[in-house]
Amino acid sequence: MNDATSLFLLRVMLTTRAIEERLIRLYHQGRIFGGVYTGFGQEASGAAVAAIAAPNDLFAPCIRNLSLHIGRGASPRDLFRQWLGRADGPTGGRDGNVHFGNLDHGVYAMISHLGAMISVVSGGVMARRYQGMDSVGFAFIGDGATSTGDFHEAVNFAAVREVPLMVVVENNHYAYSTPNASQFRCRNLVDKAAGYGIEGIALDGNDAIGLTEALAPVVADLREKPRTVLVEVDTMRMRGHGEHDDFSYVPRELLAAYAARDPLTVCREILLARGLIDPPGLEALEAEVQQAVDEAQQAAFRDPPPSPSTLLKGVYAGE
Ligand SMILES: Cc1ncc(C[n+]2csc(CCOP(=O)(O)OP(=O)(O)O)c2C)c(N)n1
Repeated sequence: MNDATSLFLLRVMLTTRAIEERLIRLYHQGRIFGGVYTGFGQEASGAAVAAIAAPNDLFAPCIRNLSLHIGRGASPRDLFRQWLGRADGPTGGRDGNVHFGNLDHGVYAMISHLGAMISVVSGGVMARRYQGMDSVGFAFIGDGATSTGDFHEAVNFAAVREVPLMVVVENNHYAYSTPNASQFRCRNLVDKAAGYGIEGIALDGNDAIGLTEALAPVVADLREKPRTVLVEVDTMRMRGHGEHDDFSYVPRELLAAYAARDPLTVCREILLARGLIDPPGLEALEAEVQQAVDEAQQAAFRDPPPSPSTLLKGVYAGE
């Protein structure tokens, strides 16, 4: 992996963390209209996929993949506009949290129904390839979503049709308050791949550099020999399901074990060990990210809310 990619991963994850820390604070101050669901502790996989992907690829992120949005080019100001319900935000103030995307970046707006976006991205990739474009799809889902009928139908269909699709299962050990032990009987989620006749790959979900190094050749190969693969990344949801949830049902020792393997710490340590950044360079990068995110937040607060006269826009055909 080249130096620029490693620094890209760190910058994307630092930006994601800085934004989500502010969203958490704003939520608890009552200054956010909707809910706040973060990918705190799960920043690595979205950043890695963004680093590997090509311009015509398509993505179906879930609620914990802000790093994917940022890696594909979403600006911090736009993201704050989204959560603050501003007129010029991605959903024009109509959604208060994660149901936004940007097709210019190849990123679909998610709907909340678990597993539903896998077939959407799969269909999008098929359409692009019929049009002669090189396109690979990336669908992100959680461990809980692997129990849905939508997951089964979408993975089976994509496998049979040899859609170049990477289904990234972020196993963060809990689906809301349901632990893995009450969610599935197979030893590992990646074992499900065999049932669909596809390759399954299990990786450390908190090591963005390791993920990028492991997945880049897989994705390059998918472009040559289209097929669907299932990737299970082991990670941990370090906050509640959303900020309304105190996650008291998660054993604190489990959280502590993953805190010691925080994706930002892991990435910083590898970059320092490889000599790709030095401590003053790291400090400067972190300060720069914090300042950019502060400025974006302040700008978004000054941005206007939507005008009530636009309330019905996009609701009825022709409006
Ligand atoms: C089909 C469906 N059933 C139930 C829900 C309610 N729901 C929203 S998120 C969630 C838990 C999701 O867990 P998981 O897929 O593991 O993702 P995580 O939140 O852990 O990232 C549930 C049950 C839903 N959105 N869609």
